[in-house]
Amino acid sequence: MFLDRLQQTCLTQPEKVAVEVIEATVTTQRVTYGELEQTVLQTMAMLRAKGVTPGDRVALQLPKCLAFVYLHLAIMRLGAIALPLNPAYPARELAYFLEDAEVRLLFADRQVRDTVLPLLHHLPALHECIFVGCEGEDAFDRLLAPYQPADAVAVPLPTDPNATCLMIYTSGTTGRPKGAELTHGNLTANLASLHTAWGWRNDDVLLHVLPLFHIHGLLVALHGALYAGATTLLMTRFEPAHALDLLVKRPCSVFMAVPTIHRRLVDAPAAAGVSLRHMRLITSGSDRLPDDLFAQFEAHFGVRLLERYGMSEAGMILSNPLHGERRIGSVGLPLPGVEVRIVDPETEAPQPDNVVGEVQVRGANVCKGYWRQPEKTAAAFTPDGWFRTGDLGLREPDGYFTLKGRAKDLIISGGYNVYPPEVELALAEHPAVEASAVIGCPDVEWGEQVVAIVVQRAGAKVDEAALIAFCRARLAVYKAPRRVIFVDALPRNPLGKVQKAQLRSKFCG
Ligand code: MLC
Repeated sequence: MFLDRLQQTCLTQPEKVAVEVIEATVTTQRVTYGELEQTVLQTMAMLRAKGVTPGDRVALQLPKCLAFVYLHLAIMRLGAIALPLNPAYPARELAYFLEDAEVRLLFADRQVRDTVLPLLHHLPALHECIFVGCEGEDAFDRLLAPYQPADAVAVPLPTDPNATCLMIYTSGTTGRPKGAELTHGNLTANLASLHTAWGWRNDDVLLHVLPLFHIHGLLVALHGALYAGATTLLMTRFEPAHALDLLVKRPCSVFMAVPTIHRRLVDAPAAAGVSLRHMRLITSGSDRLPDDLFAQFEAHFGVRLLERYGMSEAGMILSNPLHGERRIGSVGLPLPGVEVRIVDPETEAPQPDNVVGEVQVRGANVCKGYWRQPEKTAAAFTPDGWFRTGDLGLREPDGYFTLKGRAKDLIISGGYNVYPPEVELALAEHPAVEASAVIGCPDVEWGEQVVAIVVQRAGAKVDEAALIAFCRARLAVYKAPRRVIFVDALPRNPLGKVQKAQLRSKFCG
């Protein structure tokens, strides 16, 4: 499994650099595989002393830093469950995740202390919250100081592939976010599949610019490089000129990003005259890659982007090939070991080629279900084990798949999923809001922009800026509307359902 393989790498190439932390373009910390193993063991010893046992949920609300990497690996290696959380979550969202997952131990950034402290009394399952900063890792070093790697060396590696090791919260069209339970077996199957499909190499150098609290940055990028025994350059913050500088000067061989980031690279003044032809693999995912960006990236940097498709519940599902045709507008072919089919959304009968239907996926990569949500888990799978992605697509006769929209009401902004019902619920709490409908309007930079169409209560008066600020206090910033449009009434069908397609065609212009 992944953790066994990583341990082997640490033992066989202890001198090799595993992770470098990079601020702007300067390396501030460097960790070899040998040091990684020792610090992960020390972290395991600390976690055990704090009472963490297999199955416990341990949340990480930390920025991108080494402490995150050590904790994440140590939690999984102890048989516990890592729960990465966006440090930008305001108190209410954070409280929900901590409560729903019955988190035992929380590691939070010192910067979010004021957000977190008031919550702690309301969380009976939470034994302790430990604030660690990432600047220089001093607090984390002090935390580990009383423990030795030898204290944990006898802890056996997890052996049950069906044990949950990671939980990623995803939302849906109804209800609150739910935790997708990913197992050691899921992670390993996905890594083995990507290792083969993308030809990961031991001498790869990955430039890592994505957040670590989503599967793209965590499983596909960081785990991918660790599984290959490669080197990760962990940029603490993406900045186009710095990223280009590192891609060329280090030089890097692998880069993974979302379309918004690729767009920023192409548009950066620093991109003039830059070639990335030396790079082996540059992927795009988490949102549809616009055709014009695909073409511009190749024209500009001399590299054809490799577009792939995945989701939190299933890891990576489809990918254009490393060698062979990278088809514009297509998300490619099923990854090794992954079955993909297109079915009629109503009857679930398999569709013939070239006919649009729901994308369904089956394989060892697919999560075992949603945390303590047996009904939602049952609803997500067909009786014969296919996972219903909620995305629409078609299969071409030569096996390439193309996405054609979403069956679910979902907006993707800069690679982050935004579920309109969550935003509508937040708006509904404002006393001046009688009704609202949240839609995604196409946007060159972000892919889609969150737009709220609002009906005000009679006599109430609220303006756009105030409503945006109201949402920002309740939701992570990327979920808050960028625009609010006031209307007298929302268009509804005879059953009372808001006609969002009409709103999109009227207001997205
Ligand atoms: C930041 N902002 C966003 C945003 N990201 N708003 C909408 N959508 C987003 N994605 C806000 C900021 O908080 C800021 O608010 C303002 O927009 C401008 O910020 P910025 O400095 O320009 O943004 P930046 O911090 O540079 O972030 C942009 C980004 C980031 C593209 C680097 O969004 C990002 O890292 N996206 C990747 C997301 C990702 O990894 N998704 C994977 C999900 S897994 P203010 O207050 O200044 O107005 C998945 C499965 C799969 O989907 O298949 O991969």
